[in-house]
Amino acid sequence: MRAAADYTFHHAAPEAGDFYQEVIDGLSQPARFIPPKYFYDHAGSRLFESICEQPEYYPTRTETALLKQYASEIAGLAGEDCYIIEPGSGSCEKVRLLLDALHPAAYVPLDISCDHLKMAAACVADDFPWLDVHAVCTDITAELSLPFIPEKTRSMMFYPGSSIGNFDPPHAMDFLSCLAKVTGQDGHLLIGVDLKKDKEVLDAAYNDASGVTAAFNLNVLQRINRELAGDFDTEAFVHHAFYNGVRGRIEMHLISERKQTVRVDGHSFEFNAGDSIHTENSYKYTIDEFQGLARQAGFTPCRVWTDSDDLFSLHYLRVV
Ligand code: AVI
Repeated sequence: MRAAADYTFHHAAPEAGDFYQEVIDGLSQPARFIPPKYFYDHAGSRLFESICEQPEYYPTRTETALLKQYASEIAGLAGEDCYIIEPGSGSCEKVRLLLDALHPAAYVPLDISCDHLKMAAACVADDFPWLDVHAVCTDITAELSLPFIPEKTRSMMFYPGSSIGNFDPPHAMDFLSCLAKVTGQDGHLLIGVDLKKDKEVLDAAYNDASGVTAAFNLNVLQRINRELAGDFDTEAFVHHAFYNGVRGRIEMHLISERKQTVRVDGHSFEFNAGDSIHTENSYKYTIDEFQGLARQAGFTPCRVWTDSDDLFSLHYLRVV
């Protein structure tokens, strides 16, 4: 048996300059926007884990139940000794539900939050000593290169949590096409996709009574203060999330409660009361809508599983 927490680490994360430039550019637009990938510093990653445990946030527990229930069927589709590649792996919790059934040759978690990734990869390596773990700290929205994966290896991309919903549909299509390119011919994709449903259920999921989603949203302003010499008064902005039925998405915003000037490293931004910074979209799909998108990206649907309340879907697809 090898030493505990034995895994390889590859670093291709964005420079701090990317965060700076995207924040300055996003706050300079008439419709202010901060990309949601910047939620996930160490504090944000912890807050996201806590969101997943909130009673109103049904996606995590519903998808977990589906993964547990269908692990052996998934293993049958994936075959033996594949490489599991997980973009945006976070705490690497859900893959654990598959490892015993699939017994893959290797697990490749990819995440933008390096410290969090190192900890999570070390824990997986510790708990599954037979498994090769190659952690890659990278921005998954940039071009992916995984040169250490041997040629002719079958890869199964694992993209749970409905993170695909955080891209708008054209970018979701581009991202799925990139995944198809990385896995190559005969590549597989197991992906969790949140389903369209009653507005009340969706609104509650993004407005938990304990205020964890609000803290997660506001943390991006704290991060700007910490890392980019910002002076946001985080008590003067409030979390606002709602389902936009026309666009089929949850929108998250931070709303200025008063007229104020915010500075970020010498740049000034004026806010009136009620002005918004748009921080996230979370698109919801019907099964047909998602399969149509995946087909355009080069995948063929093989199987889809849902829970009895039709809250969440788990799709298995292959590159054609
Ligand atoms: C990561 N992503 C799929 C979550 C979602 O539901 O869109 C992020 C999140 N934002 C607020 N709550 C959860």
